[in-house]
Amino acid sequence: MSGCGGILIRGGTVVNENSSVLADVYIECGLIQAVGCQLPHPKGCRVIDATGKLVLPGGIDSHTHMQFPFMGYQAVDDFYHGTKAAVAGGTTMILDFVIPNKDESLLAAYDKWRSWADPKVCCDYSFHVAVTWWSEKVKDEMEILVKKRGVNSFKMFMAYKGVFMLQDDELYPVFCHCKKLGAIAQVHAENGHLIAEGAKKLLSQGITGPEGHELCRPEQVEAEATLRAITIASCINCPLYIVHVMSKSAANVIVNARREGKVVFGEPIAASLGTDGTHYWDKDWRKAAGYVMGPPLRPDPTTPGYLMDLLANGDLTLTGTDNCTFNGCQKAFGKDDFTKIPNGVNGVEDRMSIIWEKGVHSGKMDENRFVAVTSTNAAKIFNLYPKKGIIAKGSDADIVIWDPHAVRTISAKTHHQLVDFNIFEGMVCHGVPLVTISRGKVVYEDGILHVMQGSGKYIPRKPFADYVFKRIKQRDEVCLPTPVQREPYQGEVMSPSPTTTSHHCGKQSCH
Ligand code: DUC
Ligand code: ZN
Ligand code: ZN
Repeated sequence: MSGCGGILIRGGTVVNENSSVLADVYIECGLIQAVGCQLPHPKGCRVIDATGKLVLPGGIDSHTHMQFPFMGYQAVDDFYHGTKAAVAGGTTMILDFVIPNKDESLLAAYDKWRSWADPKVCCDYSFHVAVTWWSEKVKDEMEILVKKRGVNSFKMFMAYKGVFMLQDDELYPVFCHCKKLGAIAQVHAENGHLIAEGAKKLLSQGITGPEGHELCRPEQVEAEATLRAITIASCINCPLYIVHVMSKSAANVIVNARREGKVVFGEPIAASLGTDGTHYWDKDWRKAAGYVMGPPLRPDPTTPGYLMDLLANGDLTLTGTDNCTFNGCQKAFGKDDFTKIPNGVNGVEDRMSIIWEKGVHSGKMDENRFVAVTSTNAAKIFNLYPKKGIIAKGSDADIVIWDPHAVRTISAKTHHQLVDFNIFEGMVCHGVPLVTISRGKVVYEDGILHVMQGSGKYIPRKPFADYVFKRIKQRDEVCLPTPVQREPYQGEVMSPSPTTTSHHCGKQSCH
């Protein structure tokens, strides 16, 4: 501990997923150097008094789309404004998505996304990659992404028919390949065919407003795809991650699968935990359109509380945001046709406060579970642990000093995101980040940002995360089917008739 620009966080309660202890934290050179009582104060180091405050691992947002070119527009929060807003909210790492167009090289798309993100990010980040088409080339590129680019997660869309959607007979080989590579398969679970049919029908019935967006993709459309993806994945013992769980019905499918012992993880998002889909019926078109995202928020107002209960008790595992923001003038492209409203909402800045308010302040979870669902579990699933997701010696110095009693009111007028709307407008949240430290540097303090574009780093991730794959490997070893040992059949075998349709079960010809 030489004191070269170190920081001593003194007197706070250090909260990890499994403990809360009164301790000091000393950080230097981007890493946590020591955690303990009454740590010495090296000459020249800065001291931050955290008495009465919580010292948490920085949040990890498992699901963002910064500057995503989507539905004719580019998301307004780019990698600079998006990560700036993230650190203002206590998040110190995002996992964003590379989403190639059909027929586009996955590697070329990855390089393009890196060139967008690297010069702009204000905190560490990594990439999931979407598989939007299937071929030998895609297969080879997935392997290169895992072995040479540090990607250990691939997302498949079961919606956005004709754009990103894969069919079941494509999901199967993609899941097989993910498993072989040690990458986790993720799905956007909605039935794209039913959505397309439902949208056509509603438009023909004169429903053109944002309520049509929910009506054409009700809960069952999400639940059916969730069950289908789980069924396909479990046939091959492939671990599966369901992104943006939005409904009770889809969540129940995940709960049941986990109760049956399947390796499935569910990710609710700030939006589904913090607000609901009643807004689609708002008389103010702009407001109603502001909530349009896919899958939609649900009109049942008890949904957020239900999802939070599942998150608190372990049925759901971690949280992201699906942050993908479009301004009013972009959403307005769909003013006469809800299918043209660019899909996406905010969340990257407010996720931590929303989960504290609705999860911890409400008494549903304690501060340790809060750390698990906002940081540690993401670090474990995506093989970032213990570099990220814990306050311990040797871990990255990504830390938030959190005031559990302070209160703030969320508003688009005061948020740091570029987007002109906030789906949590007016919500009063207990739990406020006072100081955010990224890679050992104070990037946010007392409401002021001290960020530098490009200071964040791309974090490569190794495949075969223990948290995901240990059980899979063991099952593969012990669950191999074995043939029944029996004497060879000695009886008559009747030849199939050439005029009869051939069925392998042979029911027609042998009775
Ligand atoms: N859903 C959204 O609302 N936006 C981006 C992509 C997605 O799946
Ligand atoms: Zn999605
Ligand atoms: Zn998404």
